Amino acid sequence: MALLEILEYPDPRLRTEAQPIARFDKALQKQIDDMFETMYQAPGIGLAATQVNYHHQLIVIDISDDQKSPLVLINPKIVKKEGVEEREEGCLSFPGVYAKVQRADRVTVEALDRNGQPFTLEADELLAVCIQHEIDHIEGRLFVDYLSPLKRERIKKKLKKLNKGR
Ligand code: GNR
Ligand code: NI
Repeated sequence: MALLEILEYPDPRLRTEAQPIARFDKALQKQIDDMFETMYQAPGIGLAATQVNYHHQLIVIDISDDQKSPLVLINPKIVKKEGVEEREEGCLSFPGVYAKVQRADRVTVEALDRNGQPFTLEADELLAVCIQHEIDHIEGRLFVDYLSPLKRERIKKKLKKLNKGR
Protein backbone atom coordinates (compact mmCIF):
# COMPACT_ATOMS: atom_id res chain seq x y z
CA MET A 1 0.00 0.00 0.00
CA ALA A 2 1.04 3.59 -0.38
CA LEU A 3 0.23 7.00 1.05
CA LEU A 4 -1.09 9.44 -1.52
CA GLU A 5 -0.53 13.18 -1.64
CA ILE A 6 -3.64 15.19 -0.76
CA LEU A 7 -4.21 18.27 -2.93
CA GLU A 8 -4.79 21.49 -0.99
CA TYR A 9 -6.93 24.50 -1.78
CA PRO A 10 -6.67 26.53 -3.98
CA ASP A 11 -5.17 23.81 -6.22
CA PRO A 12 -7.21 24.06 -9.46
CA ARG A 13 -7.21 20.26 -9.83
CA LEU A 14 -9.73 20.15 -6.94
CA ARG A 15 -12.23 21.61 -9.45
CA THR A 16 -12.00 18.63 -11.82
CA GLU A 17 -15.24 16.76 -12.51
CA ALA A 18 -14.61 13.03 -11.99
CA GLN A 19 -15.48 10.40 -14.61
CA PRO A 20 -17.62 7.32 -13.85
CA ILE A 21 -15.77 4.06 -13.17
CA ALA A 22 -16.40 1.14 -15.55
CA ARG A 23 -13.58 -1.33 -14.79
CA PHE A 24 -13.30 -3.05 -11.42
CA ASP A 25 -9.77 -4.33 -11.91
CA LYS A 26 -6.68 -4.78 -9.72
CA ALA A 27 -5.55 -1.22 -10.28
CA LEU A 28 -8.85 0.04 -8.87
CA GLN A 29 -8.51 -2.23 -5.80
CA LYS A 30 -5.06 -0.76 -5.14
CA GLN A 31 -6.36 2.79 -5.56
CA ILE A 32 -9.11 2.05 -3.00
CA ASP A 33 -6.63 0.50 -0.51
CA ASP A 34 -4.22 3.42 -0.92
CA MET A 35 -7.06 5.90 -0.34
CA PHE A 36 -8.10 4.13 2.89
CA GLU A 37 -4.50 4.15 4.11
CA THR A 38 -4.19 7.86 3.27
CA MET A 39 -7.52 8.73 4.94
CA TYR A 40 -6.73 6.77 8.15
CA GLN A 41 -3.25 8.26 8.36
CA ALA A 42 -4.47 11.86 7.87
CA PRO A 43 -6.70 11.18 9.89
CA GLY A 44 -10.04 11.85 8.23
CA ILE A 45 -13.52 10.32 8.10
CA GLY A 46 -13.76 10.47 4.30
CA LEU A 47 -11.64 10.96 1.20
CA ALA A 48 -12.70 11.61 -2.38
CA ALA A 49 -10.53 10.46 -5.30
CA THR A 50 -10.38 14.05 -6.58
CA GLN A 51 -8.40 15.01 -3.46
CA VAL A 52 -5.63 12.58 -4.42
CA ASN A 53 -5.62 13.69 -8.08
CA TYR A 54 -7.50 10.59 -9.33
CA HIS A 55 -10.40 11.92 -11.34
CA HIS A 56 -12.85 9.03 -11.16
CA GLN A 57 -16.06 8.75 -9.13
CA LEU A 58 -14.65 7.00 -6.07
CA ILE A 59 -15.12 7.83 -2.38
CA VAL A 60 -13.92 6.10 0.77
CA ILE A 61 -15.51 6.77 4.17
CA ASP A 62 -15.11 5.47 7.73
CA ILE A 63 -16.83 7.43 10.48
CA SER A 64 -16.11 4.79 13.17
CA ASP A 65 -13.54 5.30 15.94
CA ASP A 66 -11.77 2.00 15.33
CA GLN A 67 -11.27 1.96 11.54
CA LYS A 68 -13.62 -1.02 11.34
CA SER A 69 -16.41 0.41 9.16
CA PRO A 70 -14.82 1.07 5.77
CA LEU A 71 -17.32 2.17 3.14
CA VAL A 72 -16.61 2.47 -0.59
CA LEU A 73 -18.92 4.46 -2.87
CA ILE A 74 -18.37 4.26 -6.62
CA ASN A 75 -20.43 6.30 -9.14
CA PRO A 76 -22.68 7.48 -6.26
CA LYS A 77 -26.03 9.20 -6.83
CA ILE A 78 -28.10 10.86 -4.12
CA VAL A 79 -31.68 9.78 -4.86
CA LYS A 80 -33.38 11.34 -1.83
CA LYS A 81 -32.66 14.25 0.50
CA GLU A 82 -34.69 15.15 3.61
CA GLY A 83 -34.49 17.94 6.13
CA VAL A 84 -31.88 20.63 6.61
CA GLU A 85 -29.15 20.71 9.24
CA GLU A 86 -26.17 23.00 9.83
CA ARG A 87 -22.94 21.41 11.01
CA GLU A 88 -19.30 22.33 11.37
CA GLU A 89 -17.18 20.78 8.63
CA GLY A 90 -13.51 20.33 8.05
CA CYS A 91 -11.66 19.10 4.96
CA LEU A 92 -8.29 17.47 4.43
CA SER A 93 -7.75 19.85 1.49
CA PHE A 94 -8.13 22.80 3.95
CA PRO A 95 -5.82 22.02 6.89
CA GLY A 96 -6.97 23.78 10.06
CA VAL A 97 -10.10 25.30 8.49
CA TYR A 98 -13.56 24.65 9.94
CA ALA A 99 -16.85 26.23 8.91
CA LYS A 100 -20.57 25.70 9.35
CA VAL A 101 -22.39 24.39 6.27
CA GLN A 102 -26.10 23.70 5.72
CA ARG A 103 -26.92 20.38 4.11
CA ALA A 104 -29.67 17.79 3.94
CA ASP A 105 -30.10 15.98 7.26
CA ARG A 106 -30.80 12.59 5.72
CA VAL A 107 -29.86 11.20 2.32
CA THR A 108 -30.44 8.03 0.36
CA VAL A 109 -27.54 7.19 -1.94
CA GLU A 110 -27.22 4.56 -4.67
CA ALA A 111 -23.70 3.43 -5.52
CA LEU A 112 -21.51 0.51 -6.53
CA ASP A 113 -19.21 -1.26 -4.06
CA ARG A 114 -15.56 -2.12 -4.75
CA ASN A 115 -16.64 -5.19 -6.75
CA GLY A 116 -19.13 -3.27 -8.87
CA GLN A 117 -22.20 -4.53 -6.99
CA PRO A 118 -24.98 -1.93 -6.64
CA PHE A 119 -26.30 -1.03 -3.19
CA THR A 120 -28.53 1.58 -1.58
CA LEU A 121 -27.64 3.30 1.69
CA GLU A 122 -29.77 5.50 3.93
CA ALA A 123 -27.65 7.85 6.00
CA ASP A 124 -28.24 10.50 8.63
CA GLU A 125 -26.18 12.73 10.93
CA LEU A 126 -22.41 12.66 10.39
CA LEU A 127 -22.55 9.98 7.69
CA ALA A 128 -25.08 12.01 5.68
CA VAL A 129 -22.87 15.10 5.94
CA CYS A 130 -19.79 13.15 4.93
CA ILE A 131 -21.48 11.56 1.89
CA GLN A 132 -22.65 14.97 0.65
CA HIS A 133 -19.22 16.52 1.28
CA GLU A 134 -17.47 13.73 -0.66
CA ILE A 135 -19.92 13.74 -3.58
CA ASP A 136 -19.29 17.49 -3.85
CA HIS A 137 -15.55 16.75 -4.18
CA ILE A 138 -15.98 14.36 -7.11
CA GLU A 139 -18.14 16.99 -8.82
CA GLY A 140 -15.44 19.64 -8.26
CA ARG A 141 -17.27 21.46 -5.44
CA LEU A 142 -15.75 22.42 -2.09
CA PHE A 143 -17.35 23.21 1.27
CA VAL A 144 -16.12 26.81 1.08
CA ASP A 145 -18.36 27.29 -1.98
CA TYR A 146 -21.26 27.51 0.49
CA LEU A 147 -19.63 30.36 2.43
CA SER A 148 -19.73 34.08 1.69
CA PRO A 149 -17.03 35.42 -0.68
CA LEU A 150 -15.52 37.31 2.27
CA LYS A 151 -15.16 34.17 4.39
CA ARG A 152 -13.74 32.29 1.41
CA GLU A 153 -11.16 35.04 0.82
CA ARG A 154 -10.09 34.92 4.49
CA ILE A 155 -9.62 31.15 4.26
CA LYS A 156 -7.56 31.51 1.07
CA LYS A 157 -5.28 34.05 2.77
CA LYS A 158 -4.88 31.88 5.86
CA LEU A 159 -3.86 28.85 3.79
CA LYS A 160 -1.44 30.94 1.69
CA LYS A 161 0.25 32.18 4.85
CA LEU A 162 0.57 28.65 6.21
CA ASN A 163 2.11 27.45 2.95
CA LYS A 164 4.74 30.19 2.89
CA GLY A 165 6.62 28.33 5.60
CA ARG A 166 7.60 25.51 3.20
O1 GNR B 1 -12.19 14.24 7.92
C1 GNR B 1 -13.15 14.93 7.58
N1 GNR B 1 -14.04 15.34 8.51
C2 GNR B 1 -15.24 15.95 8.21
C3 GNR B 1 -15.93 16.56 9.24
C4 GNR B 1 -17.16 17.18 9.00
C5 GNR B 1 -17.69 17.15 7.73
C6 GNR B 1 -17.00 16.55 6.68
C7 GNR B 1 -15.78 15.96 6.92
S1 GNR B 1 -14.94 15.18 5.63
C8 GNR B 1 -13.29 15.34 6.17
C9 GNR B 1 -12.35 14.60 5.24
C10 GNR B 1 -12.41 15.21 3.87
O2 GNR B 1 -11.91 16.27 3.56
N2 GNR B 1 -13.11 14.58 2.97
O3 GNR B 1 -13.26 15.09 1.74
NI1 NI C 1 -13.05 17.24 1.98
